[in-house]
Amino acid sequence: MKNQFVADTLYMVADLLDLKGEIFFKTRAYRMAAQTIEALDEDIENLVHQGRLKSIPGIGEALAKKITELVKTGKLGYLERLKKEVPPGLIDLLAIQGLGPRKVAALYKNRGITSIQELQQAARNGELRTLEGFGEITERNILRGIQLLQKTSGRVLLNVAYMDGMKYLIYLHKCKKIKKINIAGSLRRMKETIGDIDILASSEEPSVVMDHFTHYPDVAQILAKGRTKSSVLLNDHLQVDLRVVEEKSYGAALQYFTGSKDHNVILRGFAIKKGFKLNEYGLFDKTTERYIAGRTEKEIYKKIGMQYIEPELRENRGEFMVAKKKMLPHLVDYHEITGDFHVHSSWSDGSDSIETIASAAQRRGYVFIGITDHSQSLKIANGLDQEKIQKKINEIKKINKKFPNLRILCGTECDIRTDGTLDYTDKILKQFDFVYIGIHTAFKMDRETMTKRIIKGMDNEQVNFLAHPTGRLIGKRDPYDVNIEQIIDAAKETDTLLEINAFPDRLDLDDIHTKLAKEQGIRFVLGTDSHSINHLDFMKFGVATARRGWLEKKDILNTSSMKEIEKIVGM
Ligand code: DGT
Ligand code: CA
Ligand code: CA
Repeated sequence: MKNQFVADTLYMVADLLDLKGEIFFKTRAYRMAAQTIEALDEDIENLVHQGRLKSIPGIGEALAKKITELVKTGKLGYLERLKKEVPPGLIDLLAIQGLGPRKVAALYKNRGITSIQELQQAARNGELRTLEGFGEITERNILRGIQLLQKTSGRVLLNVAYMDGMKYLIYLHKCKKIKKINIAGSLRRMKETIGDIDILASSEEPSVVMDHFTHYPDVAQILAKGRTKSSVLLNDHLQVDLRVVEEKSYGAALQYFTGSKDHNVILRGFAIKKGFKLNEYGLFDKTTERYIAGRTEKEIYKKIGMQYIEPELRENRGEFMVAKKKMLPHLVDYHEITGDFHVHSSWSDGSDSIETIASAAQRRGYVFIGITDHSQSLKIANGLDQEKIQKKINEIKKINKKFPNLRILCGTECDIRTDGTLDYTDKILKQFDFVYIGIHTAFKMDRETMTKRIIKGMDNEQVNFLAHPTGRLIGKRDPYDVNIEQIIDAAKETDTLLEINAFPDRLDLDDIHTKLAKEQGIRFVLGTDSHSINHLDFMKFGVATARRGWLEKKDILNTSSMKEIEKIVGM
């Protein structure tokens, strides 16, 4: 039966007509017909073939024609035409729970919002509450709706799981019967998206721990409750698994449940070669079954004859070979970051003033903060012209005096135009302390043209950093078609540092490309791409990506002294 398909298509037509601002009667006709067809207990194909469509109340000549076309061809020309008339992103917005076409139209008309990302940003910045028919609650619902949508794809962004996991840990710490507790699974490995959260605890009274676990206030549903293993669904639909083991198995279980699966399979193979057996309970002698190790992960790796491998490296991407030679990198640490190079202020599309950003940076103990507003042609992002740049530079000079322990750097995120020229003249670029370049328009180019475009941008003497090198938005936009090897080569030739953008839906470069670039001798900068001071916290996800890309302190400019930074960017 094609009834549901026909109904859905008609609903879609109605939504699009609403988006276009069509009169109510017209859209209502489509909705009513859709509803009727949905509820019909007869197959719509029969009605079409027997020419009986018009016997259904509410279906006249015009609708009957469209339904016939739809049933016979599987397509509706009228819908395809409508789709071309509205910005494509608006259709995606309709998928957000609680956001009807009228609201989407209002968001588009009054705030120019055409994508989920823009909507999320605006809601987070509190920019929607003043719209007619919206309020703070609407903003919150929108954010929740977006989260839900991301969940339907089965995985959530790292930051969402991270927040959930940390809050749960704080709650679990209140249980006196828990001795040790850790996040495991992909969240411990800080993967860019997370399927479910795994937690491991040790206790002599697991049943008390299970009771405490399942009574967490944010639990929507208990999926399973056993003696040593339980699973729950949180209100935001994320699943959390808890395992409780004995002390002497804690390290083995942590190793096992941290994964990745690929890493574990190889490690078990190495254990067997050494005459052991490795499982979630411990490391045992293969023949006598005697317990050899299991309290800590470190002793397990050691007994198997290799260096301890950090969770972020456990992806079977060459870590074993290096660990056996005891040559693993000393991964950059979270507290080694001295500042953030990529922050938007209210001078362009950020929501906070430079002074507010500086205070937030100081609270984090940073020694520098880079303010990078958009360049002139990015009108939607309120890009800065020459006059505003001068004013901004003067303001930064003044604010710098108020923060003796923090250096506020005036940077820019200059757009790379379609032909590879930059959005500012060299004369203007010279005024900045440092220059980021990035692609913000015309994402769909063929590989060769896009690669040339970016390389031409990097060729400019004034350029220091390449922002979000592949332009991907996790779950929303694919990376642009670009030859990353050539970009890496060009970065080396032109002394351009590549960014690891720490914004959770970017994480761009990703872990794999980061490792590849490091092997070619590239240096990196971390930037949160903050549009509000709340985003400064995203730095940890940039660091996580750097660690997953095998980076050490020396590979990242944000760990250096001000002097070194000045030297590198040529201030
Ligand atoms: P996720 O949840 O999809 O983001 O990814 P993970 O890595 O957290 O996977 P999950 O939750 O299915 O399992 C957690 C860990 O437990 C996984 O990383 C390794 C371990 N594990 C699960 N199933 C198996 C298995 O069949 N064999 C082995 N060796 N390990 C497993
Ligand atoms: Ca998991
Ligand atoms: Ca799991």
